[in-house]
Amino acid sequence: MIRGVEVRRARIALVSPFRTSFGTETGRELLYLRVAGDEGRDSAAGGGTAGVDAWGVADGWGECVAMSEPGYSSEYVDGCEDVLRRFLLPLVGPDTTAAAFHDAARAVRGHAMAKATLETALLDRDLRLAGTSLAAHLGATRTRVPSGVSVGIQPDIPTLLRVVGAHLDEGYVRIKLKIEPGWDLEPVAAVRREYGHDVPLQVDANAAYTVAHAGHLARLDDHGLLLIEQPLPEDDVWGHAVLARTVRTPICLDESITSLEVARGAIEAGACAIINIKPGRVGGYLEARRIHDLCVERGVPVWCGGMLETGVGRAANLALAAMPGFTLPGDTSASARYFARDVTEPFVLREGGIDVPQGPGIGVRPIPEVLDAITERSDMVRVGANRAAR
Ligand code: OSB
Ligand code: MG
Repeated sequence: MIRGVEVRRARIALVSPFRTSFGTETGRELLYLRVAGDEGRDSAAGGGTAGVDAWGVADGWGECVAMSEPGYSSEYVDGCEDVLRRFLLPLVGPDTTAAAFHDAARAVRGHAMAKATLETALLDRDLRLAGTSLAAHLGATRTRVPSGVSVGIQPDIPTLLRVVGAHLDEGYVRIKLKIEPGWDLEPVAAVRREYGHDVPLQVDANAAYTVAHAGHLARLDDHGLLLIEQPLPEDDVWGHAVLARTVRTPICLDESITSLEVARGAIEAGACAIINIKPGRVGGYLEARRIHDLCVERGVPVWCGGMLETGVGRAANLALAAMPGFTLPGDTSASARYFARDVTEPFVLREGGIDVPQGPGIGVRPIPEVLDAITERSDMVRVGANRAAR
């Protein structure tokens, strides 16, 4: 039975600042949920702090992907905590499964990242009890996934070339450059000049352009890019369809794809030829799987995006990225690209890829001492405790 859900807030520094068209991140404000079950426990005490096995076998973990500020999307981590405490955690009872929560949570509009956090924690618990890995549950067909890396906007071209060169030396199989007006044609041309046309290269604008930039963006066509990710605002699906008629480089949507229905509409409208799937952005792994299945059916390649996740979120993304429709390398980089010390055992790059966790559930756990050292506060929300308040 589920006894409660631990809400934990923590902060971790990034190894280097990550600049996008929507802002600069120097660290991650984290929100973890631990669904605490009592199966297999000798006492009701639960969750100690010593040793990797301190968390019970029936506990499930989820990491919220929302950032500190609503710059990437409308969600932000403090807002996620609020909607979780007030509206989502009260939906959890002693026997709630991820699938049951998914259905119940339809009554709450939006808040995909908050929902994904809790659904993933419940799914991790369900699968641990069943002894099944998330990868197997999703129908993964690979045990290692090719790894790309997302390179932030740099202060100047020489710095960019050094950063890209270092990632290529590390073995990343695909480079993604963050772009914005004033940092687009030049950096792409410089990387092509320095490292040649064989490097799989793509760009991500995080919605920094308008349809009026169509002619300008078409000048990227000469550089043989795999794709242009989210050039226009999230809501402008039609604008992307118009842009796709001017620009030859395939358009990929990230921010715009918030559900299976939006994905279907965007494909039908001709707004994208490729989709970046982020479970947090679409409300969880169950919805992410549906979008994957739709894209396979429609012949639309997908790849797994990232949100600077620590090991808890990264483990689950790797399971998703091992599904057969994920035919392009994702932003699932190694732990060391983000953090000096990840909260789980670090994910490392081997032969251009990262191994998919094979243990039950997401296959990893936070290391208690490491997690405790970055934790700012935590508390246990008792299951059913909030119900009277609704
Ligand atoms: O748009 O894909 C994005 C990071 C934070 C928010 C949005 C995005 C990104 C990245 C990096 O591009 C992905 C990663 O390496 O985790
Ligand atoms: Mg993106």
